[in-house]
Amino acid sequence: MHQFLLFSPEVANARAAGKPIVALESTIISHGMPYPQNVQTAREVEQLIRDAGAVPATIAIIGGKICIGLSDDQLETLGNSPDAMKVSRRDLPYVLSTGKLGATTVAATMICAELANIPVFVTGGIGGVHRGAETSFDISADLQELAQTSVAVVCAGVKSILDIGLTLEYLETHGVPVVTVGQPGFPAFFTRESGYHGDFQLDTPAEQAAFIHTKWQLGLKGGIVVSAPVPAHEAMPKDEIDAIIAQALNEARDQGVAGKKVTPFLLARIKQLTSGRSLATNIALVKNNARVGAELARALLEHPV
Ligand code: PSU
Ligand code: MN
Repeated sequence: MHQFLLFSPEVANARAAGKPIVALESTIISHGMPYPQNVQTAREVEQLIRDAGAVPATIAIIGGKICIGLSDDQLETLGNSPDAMKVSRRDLPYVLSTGKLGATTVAATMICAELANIPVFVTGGIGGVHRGAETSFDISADLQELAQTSVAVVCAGVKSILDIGLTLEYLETHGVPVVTVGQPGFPAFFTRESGYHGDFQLDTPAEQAAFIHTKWQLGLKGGIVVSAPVPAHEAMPKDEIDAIIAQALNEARDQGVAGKKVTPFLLARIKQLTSGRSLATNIALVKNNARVGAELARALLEHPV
C-alpha cells in the first residue's frame, strides 16, 4: 500500500470485500459550501452512496496522510476550519510534508483516488477554462488531471462562471471524453442545458462502464467526464443565474481576485446573490451525482469487458 495512504475502517473493509467504492472530494466541503450545510450535505451524500449499494470514500489530507474515507469528526473539522488549504496537484507535496489540513480539489482527488485504486469519483462541478483565459491564463488544473489520471468523474457539467465552449475544446484536445447521461446536452451545473452537446450519450450504468473499461483497456490513460443534469424541479431559472454570474464575475475582476481564490470567491458570491437558492440547487445536483456514481461503481465491477 502507498506510504501516504490511510484508509478509514469502512473503506478498508470495502476494499477487502471487493465492494464498489466511490471517491468524494473535500474542497466542495471546505470552500464550496458554507458551514454547517457543507458538513450535513457531505454526510447525506455519503449515506446516499451507501443506500445505493456502494461505499463512500471522502478524501482529504490530514496529519501528513492522504485520508481515504473520513470519520464524522474529521468531516466536521474539515467543514469548520477556515484555514483548511485548497489542495490541487501543485499543493499536495506541501500540505503532506507540513502536516497541514488540506481539502482536495477535483484534480487532487483524482490523483488520490487513482493511488487508492478507486475508479469512480463524484463531485458537483469540475473546474475549467475561465472566461478571459486568453489574457489571465486561468485554466483549472482539473483539466490537465483529466487528461492524464484514469478516474471517471461524475459531475453536473461546469458552471457558466467558466467559458464552457473553451472548456470542452480543451478536453477534446487532451482526449478526454465527455459522456452525458439522459440527454445529449452538456449541463451547466445550475441549469440542465449549456447550449453545448457532450460527445457521447450513455444513459445506463452498464453502457458507461463498458465505455470506461474499453478506454482503459486500450491503454488510453486519463479520465472520463460523466455529466448528469440537475433534476428539473431543482434547476435554477437560466436568466436569473446568468445575470447573477455576470455580476459576480464583474466584482471578481474589479476586486482583482486571482489564482486559486477565483473559484471560491465566485461560488460564495453567487450563493449570497441568490439568497441561498443556488446552494439548494448545488446540494440537489451533488446528491443526484452520488446516485449516478454509485451505480457506475457497481456496474464497473459487474460488467468487466
Ligand atoms: N466548481 C464548483 N464547485 C466547486 C469547485 C468547482 O462548481 O466546489 C471546486 C472543485 O474542488 C474544483 C475546484 O476542483 O473548485 C477548481 O478550482 P480552480 O478553478 O481554482 O482550479
Ligand atoms: Mn484557476
